[in-house]
Amino acid sequence: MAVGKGFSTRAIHHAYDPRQNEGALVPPLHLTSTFTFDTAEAGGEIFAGERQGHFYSRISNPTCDLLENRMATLEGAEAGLALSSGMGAITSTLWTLLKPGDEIIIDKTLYGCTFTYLHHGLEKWGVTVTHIDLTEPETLRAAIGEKTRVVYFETPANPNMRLVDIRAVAEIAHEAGATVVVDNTYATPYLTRPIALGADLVVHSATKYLGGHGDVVAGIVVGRAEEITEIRMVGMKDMTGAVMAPFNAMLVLRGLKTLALRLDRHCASAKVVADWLEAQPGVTKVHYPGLESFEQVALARRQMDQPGAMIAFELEGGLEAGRAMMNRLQMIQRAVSLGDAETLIQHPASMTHSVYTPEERAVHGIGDGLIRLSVGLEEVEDILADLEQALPTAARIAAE
Ligand code: 4LM
Repeated sequence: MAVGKGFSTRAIHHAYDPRQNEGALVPPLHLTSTFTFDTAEAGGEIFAGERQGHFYSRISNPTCDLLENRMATLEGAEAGLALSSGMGAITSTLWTLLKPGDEIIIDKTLYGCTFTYLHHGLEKWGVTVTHIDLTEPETLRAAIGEKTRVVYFETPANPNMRLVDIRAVAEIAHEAGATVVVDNTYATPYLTRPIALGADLVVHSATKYLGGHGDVVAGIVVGRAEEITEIRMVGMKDMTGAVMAPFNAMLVLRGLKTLALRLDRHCASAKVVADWLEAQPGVTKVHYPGLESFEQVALARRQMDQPGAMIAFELEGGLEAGRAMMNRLQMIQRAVSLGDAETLIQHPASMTHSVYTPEERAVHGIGDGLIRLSVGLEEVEDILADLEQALPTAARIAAE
């Protein structure tokens, strides 16, 4: 089927032809654990990788295949692999790439469970985990060495919105022969395409904007075909078993169809909310890549097509003021996760990043007073109205 090159056109049509599926507009859901072989020999050949075909849904499934192909085209990658969760994607990728004696260099700030997996988990298996400040790419030149196998980061980073210059970091990493893995969950390929900037592998929590409706936990990794096959056959098949369920692939495929549409609205509303927050007397700091006051605004403009819809902010009166404000909210939901239709608010130090010790949070730039807002798809006036009626409490607590 001839398909145009636009982002949404590919998100809606890529790699699927209704004429090969009894005219079904929506791709069929292949709810099957196993696949039959025409002959015993054919089965053996598929197992040996000498013949194309599915044999068991822990390795591949046609519904997951379609999602993998769509995500690969949207990220500009050769191939993709669908996994059970973002953590499934991250762990299956890194278990495949790393062995005892290797080093992984990571940015200071990462999503809480990624941090715990690396710092409290992978280190136990003889991998050296080195944290550096990747917002200054030159620090990588000084830190990288013969044992560095992987450089890993998020941009924007969860929860404090630090950006990493993908092109600059990839150049330095590649000179030393390291593989660059970028978690693109916050930006999505609609806003940033790390492969075009030099990254080797891109991981996602598809639970967030890609699924987009808060009804599925899912993960994806994309990159070169050879590396993706290795992650499929080693990291996913044997080490984690973190395979995506076909039904979940279908939900993410549905989400992708409206990704661009949703993100345009998410981003437009987030800019209004960030501007508004910055003007409030009780708000001491707003971290949002679309603000002139954002330290890395030049990099944001260069690397992101739009500044995204995640905002972190701090209130006068710190954590107490933040909790009081959160408790007064009526429409905005107190919940972790992000990228849903509903605007969500949470407190990283006691929620998503509570797995860091307090000392680690201090070292890794996660302030106790930081509040994280995932701007949803409701009318922006309603989001502002809810924040407005909740904020005076924060100001009062600050004054007390
Ligand atoms: C949250 N985040 O922040 P699964 N990478 C990034 C993430 O934000 C997350 C994952 C990976 C949140 C979950 C509670 C940048 C998750 C992990 O949850 O395993 O799909 O993704 O609120």
